[in-house]
Amino acid sequence: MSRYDTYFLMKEADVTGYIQARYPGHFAPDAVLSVKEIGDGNLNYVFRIWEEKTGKSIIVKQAGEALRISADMKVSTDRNRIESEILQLQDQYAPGLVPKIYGYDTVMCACAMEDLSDHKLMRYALMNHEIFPRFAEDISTYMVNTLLKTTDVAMEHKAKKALVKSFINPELCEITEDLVLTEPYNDCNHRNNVFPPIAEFVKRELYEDEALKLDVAKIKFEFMNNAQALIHGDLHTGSIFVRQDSTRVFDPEFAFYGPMGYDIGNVVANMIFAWDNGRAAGAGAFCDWTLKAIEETIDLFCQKFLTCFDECVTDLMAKTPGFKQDYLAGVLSDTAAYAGTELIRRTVGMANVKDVTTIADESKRAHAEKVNILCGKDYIMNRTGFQTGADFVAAVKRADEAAK
Ligand code: SR1
Ligand code: MG
Repeated sequence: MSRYDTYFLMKEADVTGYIQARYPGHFAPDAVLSVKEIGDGNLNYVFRIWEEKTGKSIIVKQAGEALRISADMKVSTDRNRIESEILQLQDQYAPGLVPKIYGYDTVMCACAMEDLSDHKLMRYALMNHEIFPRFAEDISTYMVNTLLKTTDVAMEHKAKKALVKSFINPELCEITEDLVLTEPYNDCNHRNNVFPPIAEFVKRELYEDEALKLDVAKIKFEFMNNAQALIHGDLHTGSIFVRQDSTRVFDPEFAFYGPMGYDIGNVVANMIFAWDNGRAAGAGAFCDWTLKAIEETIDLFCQKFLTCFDECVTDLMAKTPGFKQDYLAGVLSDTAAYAGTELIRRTVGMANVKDVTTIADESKRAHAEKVNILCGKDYIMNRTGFQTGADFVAAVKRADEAAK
């Protein structure tokens, strides 16, 4: 019997013994190890373990029964299994763009993975107005490979359905259904965070806009019922590590079979949060790059999608001329819709983003939040019209003008 044969939530002091017990050989038995909890998300605990002498290191990520963001929110610790399995799968589809998984422990609900401390968390790097020229290239490759290759277009249909079953993720999906696709439009659970200077604006533009709510209702049911691709499910800039020469996507615990536009839309919206921050700071060159990155991400996604479709299509009917263009048009419309819901929920919902909440000047923050809401509404209500990168960028500029 070892003390790690029954689940408990580890503290830093428990982790050295854990790694030596569960992953013997990663470090020498007499290695002098240091541990630091470095988790920055809303859900889990992340420990970095390293040996000064050799420079070796490893990450252990453990799921707690209650979420970090709120002790009242309890979610199955199975999310850590989903994350480990999907990262192993994605490593095959998009090699070099996700961290390596070394193992998953079903008892402690913890996985061990590659330490990417030589990278930066993208959200924080963007808040320092750093530019990453490879980003659009890498993220578009990641999305095409992990999304298109897990659809019925490419996969044998029974094998795809087996993945749908294996990655059913009802509790994490419920968080998204509530926090992203319901509460921002009515505050029904009384936990929205609305910046007081824009309270009236939020009431008018969101809570009282029935046409918007009808569109969001349709988008919510698309999220719940379109088992299109194995999506990451939470692809914001806090789920991406970057270096000038490398991009790695991690933290796919919200993964399930859903509409691929959800992932692409999250990337677009979170680059707009970076733009918000840069605009408030007067960082012109950085803002130009964020918009260029959005445009290139969409356009490269489309180019690579069409090429990859021809290479990996297996379904006979999907080979019908015109089908792939129609399929892509639907993905882009979904991308606009979910970029819109992400822009709005991070602005008024329970889980906000530091890019915006750290804007110290009250009127600049209010402007940024109005831009997010107006741009989000444009994306949602005119979603079928967003078909190119330039279309997505034009909406940001329109909202910036309208919010003045
Ligand atoms: C209760 S969890 C809040 C948010 O954090 C995660 O990263 C997801 O985005 C979720 O909506
Ligand atoms: Mg996360």
